[in-house]
Amino acid sequence: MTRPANEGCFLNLMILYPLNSSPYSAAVRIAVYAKNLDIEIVDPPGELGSTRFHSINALGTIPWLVHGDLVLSESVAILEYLEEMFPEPALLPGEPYARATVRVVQRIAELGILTPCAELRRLPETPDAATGSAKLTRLVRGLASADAYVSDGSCAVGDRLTLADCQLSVALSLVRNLVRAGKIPNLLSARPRLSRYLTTIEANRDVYRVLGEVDTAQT
Ligand SMILES: N[C@@H](CCC(=O)N[C@@H](CS)C(=O)NCC(=O)O)C(=O)O
Repeated sequence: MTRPANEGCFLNLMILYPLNSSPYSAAVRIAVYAKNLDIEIVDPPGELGSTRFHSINALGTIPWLVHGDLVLSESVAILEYLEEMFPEPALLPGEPYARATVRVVQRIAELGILTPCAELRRLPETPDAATGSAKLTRLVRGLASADAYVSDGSCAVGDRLTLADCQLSVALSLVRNLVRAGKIPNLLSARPRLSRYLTTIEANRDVYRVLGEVDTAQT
């Protein structure tokens, strides 16, 4: 998909439209900071959900990346694009099985943890029991899956920051925030491996910076 000609910026200028409060955007910002990329990071034009935003961004979601005449939605696709455009420092391991494992953890983090958390966060104070428990069950399963995959190293897959950490660190911090807000039971207490992982990965400078930005924006 190409960007409408009059929504202009200069050829090859890269612009990322996130919001600090958006966990999907946070994962991309960790990669941008870790790679020290020269990307403009600006608030999305028009409100999310507005006609103006939808007229230039078909999916209507953030994060949204504009690169010259190219536009890209979906955090995972943006992460892959940045990795291919700027391979150093690498956020994917060299070995095929490790690369595949990174992608499995990315899927678990997004679909099994982040998405149910985002949905649980949006629930009214007193949701109907079936809706609340279906989303909670999905989250419990997501955490169990992540627990099975996270390595004993300092990062999700081995000892170097990867795309898996960009997404899993944000997803687990969102779980912790929901626990602190009293919205869900303390699911992390039953997952010491994931709790240890979160404590360890938060020591990474770029993860720490972005989780701080998310927390500030959400409080
Ligand atoms: N699967 C998408 C989800 C993105 C998403 O839902 N972003 C939220 C903000 S956290 C959004 O743009 N919501 C506005 C809407 O859905 O209209 C991704 O990974 O980028």
